Amino acid sequence: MLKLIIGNKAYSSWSLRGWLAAKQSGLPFEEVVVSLYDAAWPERKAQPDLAPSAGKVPILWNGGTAVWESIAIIDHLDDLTGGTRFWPQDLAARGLARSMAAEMHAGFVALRRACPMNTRRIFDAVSPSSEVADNLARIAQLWAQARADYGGSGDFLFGAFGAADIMYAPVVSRIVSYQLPVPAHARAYVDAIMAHRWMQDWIAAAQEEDWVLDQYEAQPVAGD
Ligand SMILES: N[C@@H](CCC(=O)N[C@@H](CS)C(=O)NCC(=O)O)C(=O)O
Repeated sequence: MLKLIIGNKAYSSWSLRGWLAAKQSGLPFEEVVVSLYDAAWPERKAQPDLAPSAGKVPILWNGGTAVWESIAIIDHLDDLTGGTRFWPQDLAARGLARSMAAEMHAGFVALRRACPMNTRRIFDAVSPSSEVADNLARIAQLWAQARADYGGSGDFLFGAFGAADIMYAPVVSRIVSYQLPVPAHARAYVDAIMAHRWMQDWIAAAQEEDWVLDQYEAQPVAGD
């Protein structure tokens, strides 16, 4: 059976992507949640089950094969499930979905830094810095393009829930947590992701965690 090692459901945005991907695969998997950045973390991250990813989560074990980096985990699960569950089948749509996923994987650093994911909290509304506002505008533009060209009657970026939604789900969580301003079309997408039962399950599990990391609990300063 597959084994997915992830970090705190309250804070680990990359873990959320890996976990949503595992759910989307429909394959049975064992889930192991580790407590990030606690006193035992330096020793824990050096253990053999985390060593291949240099101590980063998520990491997926498929028998003796380790796969890490959220994008690679999506593609490995896509390979295992026949190439129909994650990416749009239409070539142009697939190209856009892959580009959007890659841009998320590599970018939007200002937003990620200023508004770390905390699925347990709704902070006071944050007034974004110009860099964060630029990230949000770019994200909203990408969402609008995908929805207009390929969303059809579905609620998600390319209609049915898929890899692009998995990559952007933690951004949605940040928009909610920090009450970030987004246009109405983006708000509808935010609502669709937040209503998804796997997001609800993840958030409910985060509420049950005892682990608290102070660095992710502070109210950001406006424009910070
Ligand atoms: N690019 C990686 C990022 C993985 C990552 O940075 N994960 C964080 C948790 S969200 C982590 O494992 N941090 C532990 C550490 O660096 O010691 C991915 O796509 O999965």
